[in-house]
Amino acid sequence: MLKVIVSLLLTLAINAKEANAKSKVCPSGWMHLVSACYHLSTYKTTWSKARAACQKLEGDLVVPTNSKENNAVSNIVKQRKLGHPWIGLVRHKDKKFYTVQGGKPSYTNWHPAQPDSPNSENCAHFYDSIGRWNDIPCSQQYHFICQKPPIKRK
Ligand SMILES: [Ca+2]
Repeated sequence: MLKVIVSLLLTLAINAKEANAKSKVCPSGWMHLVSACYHLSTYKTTWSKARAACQKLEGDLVVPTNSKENNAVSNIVKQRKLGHPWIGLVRHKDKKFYTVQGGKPSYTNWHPAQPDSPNSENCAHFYDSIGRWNDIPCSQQYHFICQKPPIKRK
């Protein structure tokens, strides 16, 4: 009897776990990587217009928060040949970079010797094939990556 109950409880636990995994999904046009949903642009534009486009899609520019996320996004960028896309970090008046959410980044992956131009390069983008970052004038036109949390379906 005990064996049956234990087995039943295990089955329920596994089903619950699977249901939870399936309930975390991304909307159409977005891909799930690591812990978020990502949308890749089909055109190049300035940093501000890229951000506005992401917000219109109810997301924001990507802010990688660890090397796993950064590598996953950088690999997709390479696969899709998106060049050097914008990410969600921008210089404020104090000359430091902040995330689009307004906080100091908890993780950064600047290319060696970057950021290097506090007076003219106020936006951040993926700079090389391994996803390191560079500051560059915000008026440049690049592809961009939007991010939003997965949807939790009830
Ligand atoms: Ca730079």
